[in-house]
Amino acid sequence: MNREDFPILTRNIHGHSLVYLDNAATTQKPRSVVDAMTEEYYNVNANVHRGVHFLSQQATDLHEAARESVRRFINARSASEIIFTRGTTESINLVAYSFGQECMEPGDEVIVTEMEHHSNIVPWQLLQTRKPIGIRVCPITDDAVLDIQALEKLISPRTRIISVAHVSNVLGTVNPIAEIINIAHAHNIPVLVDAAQSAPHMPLDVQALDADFVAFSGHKMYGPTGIGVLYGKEKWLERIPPYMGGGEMIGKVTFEHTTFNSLPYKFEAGTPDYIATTGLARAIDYIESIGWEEIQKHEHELTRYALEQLQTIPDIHIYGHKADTGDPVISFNIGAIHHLDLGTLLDQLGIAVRTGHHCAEPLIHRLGVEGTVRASFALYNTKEEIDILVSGIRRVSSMF
Ligand code: 7TS
Repeated sequence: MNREDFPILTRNIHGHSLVYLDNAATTQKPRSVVDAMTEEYYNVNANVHRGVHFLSQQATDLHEAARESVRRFINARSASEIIFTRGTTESINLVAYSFGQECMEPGDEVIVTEMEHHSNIVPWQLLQTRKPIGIRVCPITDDAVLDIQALEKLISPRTRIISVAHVSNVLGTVNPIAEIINIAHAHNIPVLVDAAQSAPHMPLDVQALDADFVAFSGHKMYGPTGIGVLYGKEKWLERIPPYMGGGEMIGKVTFEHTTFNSLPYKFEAGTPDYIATTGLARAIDYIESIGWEEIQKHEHELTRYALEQLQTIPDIHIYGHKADTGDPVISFNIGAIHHLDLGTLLDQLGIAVRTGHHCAEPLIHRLGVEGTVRASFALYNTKEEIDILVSGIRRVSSMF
């Protein structure tokens, strides 16, 4: 599918055609995204929101049009609910800091899950260093899916927020996010959805989900690095304080007292990466030009095929993917071969996979291992590439 849109895919690595299977870490970028950013640097560049001059207006228009693209992409009610951040990590830190400051008292609790990325664990621990809050952890079952009954039991009168990954970056498990939000809302508890691994693979409708906060990164969905999104319901964004202070986020400043700008600018201190927001908008265009139906059909087929083929390898252990096919992220180990050795030798064959704990150490410990090899697919991957991965693994295992 459209491989020619991604120049990097024609590279040779160690004498082999590149087989790029590290898409959960970051996806490659189509020409349209890179070209739009280059074009803006060459012909439009000026700081946004600050100038009366032509270029500044034009850059501002592009930047705000990108915000509108994101609003439409996730069906937010208003563009003022779209905060541009550097990525999922910054988005979650913003909520942990600002929501934690305004809406949590000592002894209050946040619920996260055992399958979180570190970026949905550590920000809450940082909050703990400023305020003694509790972090409750929803366990996973032995089949590596969330234990929803346990989640319900963890909810207490002190629970102030549930912060949960939509899709696990290690297992590819798609969590029942609508059900989780329903359960939380029945207790008047807001939910932060870490959509880093879902935004690239499925449509998100924040109004249909009734999500309170949603965080995702541009670079995992064919967009540039350094740009991400925090969606927040207006009522929460109005209530919680700014995360950073500086230019753009202010109303009036004196040494005695400062008022804050309206949404979304209250949360966007300093010069935003307005070139990257254009890139993100073109990435959304790219996804929409293919369409979710096509993308999902292709990625599900790839994942099913990969699971089928990988299972033919002796001594393979695949984590997760018990209940359904899940997202196109597959973690595995082969017998006693160290994940790092397997990844390094696959690299020699031009195959890029991820190895290690994938920034989800508590989950990796729960799986009883020190790390895994992870193959993750995007819309441009092919069955031939999966065949190359499988024969590469067979070749490497025969060396041990
Ligand atoms: N949440 C999840 C579920 C993720 O997978 C990641 C990144 C993040 C948050 C953080 O995103 P960032 O863009 O702010 O860094 N995950 C991975 C990964 O699996 N391999 O490299 C980065």
